[in-house]
Amino acid sequence: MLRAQHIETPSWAYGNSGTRFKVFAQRGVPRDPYEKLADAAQVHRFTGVAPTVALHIPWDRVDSYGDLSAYAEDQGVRIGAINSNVFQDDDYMLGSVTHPSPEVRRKALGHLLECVDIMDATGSDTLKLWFSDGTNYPGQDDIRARQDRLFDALEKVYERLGEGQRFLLEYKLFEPAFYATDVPDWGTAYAHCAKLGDKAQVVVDTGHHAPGTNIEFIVAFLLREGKLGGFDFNSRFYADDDLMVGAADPFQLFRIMSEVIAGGGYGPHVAFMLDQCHNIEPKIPGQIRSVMNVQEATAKALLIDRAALATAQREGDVLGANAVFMDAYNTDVRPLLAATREEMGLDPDPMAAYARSGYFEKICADRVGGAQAGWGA
Ligand code: PSV
Ligand code: MN
Repeated sequence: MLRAQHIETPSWAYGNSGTRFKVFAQRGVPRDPYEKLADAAQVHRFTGVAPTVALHIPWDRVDSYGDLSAYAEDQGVRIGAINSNVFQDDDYMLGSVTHPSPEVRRKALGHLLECVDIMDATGSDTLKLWFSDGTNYPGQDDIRARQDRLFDALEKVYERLGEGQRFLLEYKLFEPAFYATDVPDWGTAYAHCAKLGDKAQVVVDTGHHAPGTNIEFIVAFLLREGKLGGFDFNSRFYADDDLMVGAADPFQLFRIMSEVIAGGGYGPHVAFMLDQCHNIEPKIPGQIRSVMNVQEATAKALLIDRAALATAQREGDVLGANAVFMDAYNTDVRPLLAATREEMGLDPDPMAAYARSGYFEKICADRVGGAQAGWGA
């Protein structure tokens, strides 16, 4: 079970990132999508469970996607989800697919359809849609008309999807729109996806909820409806912090993985993706640590004695049921994961093995000159 796990890393995690106050440049950072893939391949090399890399368009635009895919394969990885970006162009100040102007809406839709072309060219089966669309002030635009425009665009993208392709609609409570976001929650995303059909599913970004939201409930509900397409994993203390998954609240990650397993979502049909930025920590080790955090939460969730849990639940044994759950969470699974890695022919300690590999020193020496990749490049 653990060996078959598949965690997708994001190309943007390898570039420079920061907050609206400062982007700190780090040494050895990739200058183009090819170098990002080379770094992602290191994460797979040392963990054995990160064989795909998500692209973000236009940040990862290249002349030939066939060539980029071939390069990925050479490095031992594949292209994963294609992430659309209709939030960084001046035209999108008042929205993209929900903008009041038909011209801007046409441009945004054109970009989404281009992303499906890129899926065709790279063999990717998943398109991830996140819209920054919304309004800042009451009365600024018609809330219901914006939903109509959104659905219209989603329907056109849906119709363009080929055999074996799907889109995942991502929701986010707020930011950059502060009054009314057009896809603010799982219910809105679910309602649009349910109307469209099987190729439209919801993606849960763990950083996109109000404080205190029970994310595992959302996971359980969406799985039950066949509408959980995947995760954008990361951690938050406040809002969309994009910190390393499992860092802020490992217990929440365990509870989420427990619902995934209980609901039959542990398999290729649910994408386990990371959506993170490493602003102050080194990027490749940051990704390795994140992958390991997901593995640890998964291993613990797999250890839950489901039969004992079901018995305790049936008998109304509140403390007994909770004890079964907590026993699994409190188990140290690190030796089990180290042994699993050895069985896979890997070093039991991926962090140490990467540090010893000399890869970081090599990229620092090689990647001199050129413009480092970062948000927007
Ligand atoms: C939006 O905050 C988001 O979570 C979406 O997935 C974007 O594509 C991504 O962040 C960019 O990092
Ligand atoms: Mn996300």
